Amino acid sequence: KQVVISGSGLFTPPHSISNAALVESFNAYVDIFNLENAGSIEQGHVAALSYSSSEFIEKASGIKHRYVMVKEGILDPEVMMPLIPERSSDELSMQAEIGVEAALMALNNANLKAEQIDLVIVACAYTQRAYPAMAIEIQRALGTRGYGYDMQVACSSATFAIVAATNAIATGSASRVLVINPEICSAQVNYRDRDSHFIFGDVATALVLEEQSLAQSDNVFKILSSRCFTDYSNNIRSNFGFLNRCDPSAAHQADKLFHQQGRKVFKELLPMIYQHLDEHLAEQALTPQSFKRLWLHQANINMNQFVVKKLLGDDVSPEQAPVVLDEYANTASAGSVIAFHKYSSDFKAGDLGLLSSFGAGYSIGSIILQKS
Ligand code: CO8
Repeated sequence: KQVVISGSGLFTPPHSISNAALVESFNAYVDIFNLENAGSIEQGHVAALSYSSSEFIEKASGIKHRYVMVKEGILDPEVMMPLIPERSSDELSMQAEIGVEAALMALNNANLKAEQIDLVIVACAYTQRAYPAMAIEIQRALGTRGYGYDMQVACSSATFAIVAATNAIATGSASRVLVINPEICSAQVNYRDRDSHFIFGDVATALVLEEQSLAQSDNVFKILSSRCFTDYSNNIRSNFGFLNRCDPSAAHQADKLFHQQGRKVFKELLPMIYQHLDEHLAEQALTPQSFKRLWLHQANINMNQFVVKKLLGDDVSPEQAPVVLDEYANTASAGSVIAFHKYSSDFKAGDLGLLSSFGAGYSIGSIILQKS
């Protein structure tokens, strides 16, 4: 069965934070910390903290701005996290709410009603709880049929979920699938950590996948081929998890939030991405020049530029590998889907595009798409 992507959706959170605002709050925290610890710093027992800077952030990452679901608390140097009130079990949870918003747009673009979907996969870096699955809550909220489940592969959650959805359609366990990536990254950012306080933003994306013969829209992309790869690394890690409460002395330590060895990630992951894409393209008898566009994972502008340069050389127009990092920051699994959603309407029948993710795990995913 030929599987197609027949609709995409994007939900952009209501609140914006510029680099300047984030840096101002971080630097206020640094002043407070250094003043409170002045004695220990002088005696050499505690290291003084250094200021962050907007110039560094933009140069090192390409990020200028990010969206968040809840701004309250993030910029308060005494709080430094989003203050997200817990909802009752009877209310739609926040992650389901943003997933529903993105899914409705994707359904609309695919000319489908929710009841025509028979599988919902919620695929993202973190789910708000383990059970009942976010996907099943969204199934109820939208009124989709069949079944739903959650999966987590950090930044590669969307590409790996596209593979899972394609397989479900190919083997007959579903006919139409919603893949939803509701990323509330702000809840896992350590806004007191100079190396990573700027990296992430919140967003939700969604894709509809279905058998081509069922598609109600003319605007569809055939999934020609996919490839996934993982290789264990501690260089991007969060120790947040269900066992945390079992060691109260460690439950609130900084390792329960996102942390990384950014330089090591850069050095180790890039060659893996090159090799992965080389092998995938060779297997399909394609060259990088075959693609009208690369919808790449949006973690870091320099990393993306290296990938683009390796594939296409120096002379590459921005349209060939669009960047959404500047506006959205790193949105974990959703980045490449945002790029696809915003920059695919100019494709003509036969045009090829490459959707690719890379990140924690390590994990790499690539999907070759062709406009039908
Ligand atoms: N302001 C000013 N200066 C700074 C700052 C700052 N905020 N931070 C660091 N510096 C300084 C450092 O102290 C250092 O100074 P010195 O040279 O004197 O030691 C200098 O700037 C250079 O620091 P770095 O070596 O850290 O800087 P890099 O140029 O390597 O850039 C990056 C840092 C941006 C982190 C870069 O290494 C990078 O992007 N690496 C790739 C990382 C990556 O792509 N990771 C993927 C993460 S996303 C993912 O996998 C998803 C996880 C799941 C989602 C989580 C949701 C929360």
